[in-house]
Amino acid sequence: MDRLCEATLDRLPATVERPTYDREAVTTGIVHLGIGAFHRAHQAVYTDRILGEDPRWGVLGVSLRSGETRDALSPQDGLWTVATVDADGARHRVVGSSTGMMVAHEDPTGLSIRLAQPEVRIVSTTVTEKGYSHDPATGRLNEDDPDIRHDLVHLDRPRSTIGTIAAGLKRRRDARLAPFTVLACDNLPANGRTLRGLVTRFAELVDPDFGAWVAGEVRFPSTMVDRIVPATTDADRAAISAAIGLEDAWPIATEPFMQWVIEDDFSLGRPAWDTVGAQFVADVAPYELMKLRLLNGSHSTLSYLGHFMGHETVAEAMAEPALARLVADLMVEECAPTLPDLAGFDVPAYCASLIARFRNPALRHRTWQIAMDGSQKLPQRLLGTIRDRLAAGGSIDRLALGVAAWMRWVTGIDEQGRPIDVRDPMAARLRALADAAGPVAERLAPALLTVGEVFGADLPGDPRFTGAVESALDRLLRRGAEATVEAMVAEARR
Ligand code: CS2
Repeated sequence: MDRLCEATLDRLPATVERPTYDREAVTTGIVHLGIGAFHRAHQAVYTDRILGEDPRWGVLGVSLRSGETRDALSPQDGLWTVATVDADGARHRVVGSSTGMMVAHEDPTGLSIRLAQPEVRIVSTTVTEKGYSHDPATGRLNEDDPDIRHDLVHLDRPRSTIGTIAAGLKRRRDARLAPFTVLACDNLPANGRTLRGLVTRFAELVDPDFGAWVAGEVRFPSTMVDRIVPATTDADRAAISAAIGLEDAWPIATEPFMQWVIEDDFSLGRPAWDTVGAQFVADVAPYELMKLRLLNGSHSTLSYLGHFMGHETVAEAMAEPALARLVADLMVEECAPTLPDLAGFDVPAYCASLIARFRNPALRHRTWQIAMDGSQKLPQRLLGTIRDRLAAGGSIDRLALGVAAWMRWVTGIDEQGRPIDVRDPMAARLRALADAAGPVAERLAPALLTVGEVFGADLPGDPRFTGAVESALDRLLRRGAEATVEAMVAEARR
């Protein structure tokens, strides 16, 4: 089978959408850090749709660590297929918004020089929660992070995302060029504001004047991003290549749904993403909270519990009636009441649509994938909701079960006594705490609650929280996830 590339584009079946603009005429207006599956199925697709109208917004994609994406896609002239799949079948689109790909650590200096080119007006990020070198509980820069320490001394060859952005901004300032807009696209609360705090603090440590310039001149709009994009499997590669009649080394299979809400605060212009479905608003905070708490909070809870119950994918876990019920109750009873009013927004309908999306039988979204990096995810997915519920005197039983399931997870041993491959930047520390405590809730819960980067200073001191987590963990350890979930759902029905 021939490879997908510019020269073979005209052999695609007529049903496959493809770039209708002249890719030669596209220039690089955006440098995107983190070209994983999410970016390639989300921002890259929105951008692909506007390039015909405005070719100034091509995307130079940067991988922070591995060269795999670049190596897979360069022989394809930076083209890849996005398949949107659901029970009705698949639709395919070849995306052409990439103007090139770089691997940051191969040429960090070259990357900052690119960032300082006048045509670059936006630098965006999908580097996942752990890519921010921050303390997840407070959102502040982790100044002990080895990459941050390195970058503070060697800003000419940065390693971290924060250092890379700062290096680009510094070059622009030194060249008396206006700064680019920094567009955070990760699932962090107030992602733009958080990133502003991190880059500003880093810049202050480099030089107070530079810090003041970043604080005063650089825009960091917040965004809410949403599309469920599982990691590509070999089966996806084979099915998608067969459907388009050309070999694609790294296509993406995703759901039809996508959403992007963006604060309209760009210093050097922006693509008309609103003409292709994105929404520009003055304040993205209510959207972000809604998505992080309802979607991601229940996604994580479902994934830990579902994995313990033997389900490899989210759709399989949702086929377990008690688990599906628990997740729906979690959303409606414990998360939704903490959300600010969003005019014209139908929260029950949104929850129902999330349930339907989780049930998408064509997506093989592994529970294990979502379970990754829990130490970085819990604060915004579950703990903020818990704080608001406690302040309002509401129940937190299901939220606490999610936290307890994470605690069970980081012990690294599943219900059958088999090892769990726990991927988390704090995995070793969490495991050491769990091993020292042993699998007994009254010791394990307090041991893990000492991790201030996750739980902050307040929650471990609130007996309503510690009691609920310990009791949920006790049930999980003694009776297992299935019996715990069933009992909780039955109790709620009484
Ligand atoms: C998921 C998210 O992997 C995870 O932790 O919860 O990636 C989720 O699929 C997206 O945020 C959906 O927009």
